[in-house]
Amino acid sequence: GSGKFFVGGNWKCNGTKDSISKLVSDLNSATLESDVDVVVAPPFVYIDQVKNSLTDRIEIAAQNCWTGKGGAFTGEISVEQLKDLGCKWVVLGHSERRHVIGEDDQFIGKKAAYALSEGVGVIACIGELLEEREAGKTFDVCFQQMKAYADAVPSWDNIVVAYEPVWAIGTGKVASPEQAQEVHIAVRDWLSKNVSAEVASKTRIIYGGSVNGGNCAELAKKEDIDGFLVGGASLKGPEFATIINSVT
Ligand code: G2H
Repeated sequence: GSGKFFVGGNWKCNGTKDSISKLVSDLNSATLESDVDVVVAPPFVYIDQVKNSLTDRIEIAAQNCWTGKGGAFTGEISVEQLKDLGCKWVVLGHSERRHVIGEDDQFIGKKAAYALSEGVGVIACIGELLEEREAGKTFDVCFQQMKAYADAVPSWDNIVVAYEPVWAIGTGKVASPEQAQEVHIAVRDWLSKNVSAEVASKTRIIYGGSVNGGNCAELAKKEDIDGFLVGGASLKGPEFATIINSVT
């Protein structure tokens, strides 16, 4: 693998003040391997609550951001505001934003570039739909999404790539360790050819899509799987801790 193992919990549009307070207290009391970067992404409205109650051991990510400086953009949240609340990261290009909300590569690239310019790290998601996989287009789709990031960002220093095959998201159908490894190594190879060998070897490529306490250990053994982006299973403190501790 490349660099320190990285595990993100993407809470998506879930939780209440009470359920989040319980989750935070479970995370605060969990024993976590020291050699893992751990990040959680609460819904915007709970970021302040989480920042004020969660151990500093775990960093905070936002699930989205605006493309530039704040201002007259009704309903948006700026990177400056995220920094003000103590966010170190932002998840961008998640398949739910691409396919449910309709965000395109260019819009996502713009957000990534702006977040990085403000010193906020980007968890840059990529991944193919089931019909794209079945049509043999997995690599084409992932490489095109990678190119959109590469065209937009000045540096890869503060980017973690998250490969999340859309057919495996929230479906309980996890990619096999071999299926994930095949794409991870292809993405690393793409970085080597299209950005640089150094970026390819340093950039963490994490896997997302129905990761849980039962399947994380086998996935974590794969050479090019440098961590996980976890949805459903990150809403349960002890299970999320198991996933964090699957570092090999
Ligand atoms: C993929 C993942 C987290 P889940 O979206 O980003 O969610 O683990 O629920 O499939």
